[in-house]
Amino acid sequence: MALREILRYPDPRLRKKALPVARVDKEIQDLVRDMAETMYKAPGIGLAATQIDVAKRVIVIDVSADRKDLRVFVNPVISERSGVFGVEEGCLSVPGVFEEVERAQKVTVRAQDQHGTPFELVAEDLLAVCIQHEIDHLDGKVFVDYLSRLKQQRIRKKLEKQQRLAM
Ligand code: GNR
Ligand code: NI
Repeated sequence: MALREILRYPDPRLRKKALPVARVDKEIQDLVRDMAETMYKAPGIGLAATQIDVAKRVIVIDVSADRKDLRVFVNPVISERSGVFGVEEGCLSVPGVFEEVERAQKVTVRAQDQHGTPFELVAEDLLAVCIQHEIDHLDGKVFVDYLSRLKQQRIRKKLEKQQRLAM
């Protein structure tokens, strides 16, 4: 197991579109383990492979209070969405920024788990938001893309400054 480095906005590598996983093999299982470790350590409630510079359609999520309910989504696809819901979102790739984004309140998602077994899940509220947030990452999107240009500009400046100071 290994911790992986999380890319920070506005890193252009966050814009890469992830490719479908052909087979859930040992390599993918190792990736899932590293992603879970990295998510728990951060700590965060979700992580997309894109955020650690791996262009594969793999997501891990744990929205539980006791952090013992890991969910793995390989090749996730949302087939139904309904309702409107928003929470203040944060992102491990955009540290220190929290803004509300309008999402579907309920989604039906199809994916494969860490064994390659297909499943379908109906998710609501925070879990639904997290699934949408993570699939966006796989498509090269970040939650700040939904904010005004002015807010995006401020966030970019703030994070670029942080990165300069950290060198
Ligand atoms: O840790 C995270 N918290 C969070 C809060 C509200 C909505 C979405 C999220 S996901 C985020 C982790 C992350 O960056 N995943 O990509
Ligand atoms: Ni994120």
